[in-house]
Amino acid sequence: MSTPAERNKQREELKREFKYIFKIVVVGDSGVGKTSLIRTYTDGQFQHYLHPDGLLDKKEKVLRLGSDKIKLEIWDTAGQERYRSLTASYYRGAHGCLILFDASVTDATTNTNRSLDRCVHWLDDTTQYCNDSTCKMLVATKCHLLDETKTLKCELGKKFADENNLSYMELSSEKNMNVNETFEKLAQILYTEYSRRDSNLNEKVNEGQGNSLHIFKSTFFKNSLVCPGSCVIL
Ligand SMILES: Nc1nc2c(ncn2[C@@H]2O[C@H](COP(=O)(O)OP(=O)(O)O)[C@@H](O)[C@H]2O)c(=O)[nH]1
Ligand SMILES: [Mg+2]
Repeated sequence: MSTPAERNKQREELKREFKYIFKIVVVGDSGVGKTSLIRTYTDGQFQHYLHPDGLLDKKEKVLRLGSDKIKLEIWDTAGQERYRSLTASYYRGAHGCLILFDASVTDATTNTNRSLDRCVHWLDDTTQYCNDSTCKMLVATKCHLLDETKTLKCELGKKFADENNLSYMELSSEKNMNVNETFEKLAQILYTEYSRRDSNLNEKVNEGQGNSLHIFKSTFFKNSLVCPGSCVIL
């Protein structure tokens, strides 16, 4: 157990190293490919038959955006979604959320996809447990299995994303198609948004709009530094 002084030191070191640290949660029905996606992205390789059970898992990836270094902390349910035991603490403080569905189980005759239908439930959960500002993205997985030409295509997903105002990506962990691009797109959206907020805040402080803003700024950063769920914004 670290002391408060040690934790402060650690925080200061992180602050120097990374412009932002973003918490990303990944949700979706069991079997849609959450663990495979996270492992492919962070370990650089796809492995079949991953064991799903375990404690909540967190993987990290460092990205460079412009001249800034940012860290993504990517959370995996590690199978707990099967018992419907994903709790508020999993979502708490998340800056980004990937909602996954398995594009390969699309039924061509009825033009339906049951794992996409279930995204209504996952979206409800994110509305309930995430912040209003959490950036949500719908992600179609296993897309290389969709058709013989291996074209990335899942119109149902695009429609669902448009209707629910979500960003949308189609990928395949196995073929490593669009895996990096998905996380980079989310990171870029978050980076742009938080940089914009920072510069707005700085502008207001520089415009000398009184002490109250200055206090607001310190409070904002103080609160942001240690978000529940070990999420840190620097
Ligand atoms: N062929 C193929 N199988 C995949 C792909 N992504 C995941 N899977 C398989 O789908 C199953 C469930 O994946 P997993 O990542 O454990 O799903 P989770 O329950 O959402 O974490 C496993 O057997 C994976 O190997 C993919 O891109 N291609
Ligand atoms: Mg899993």
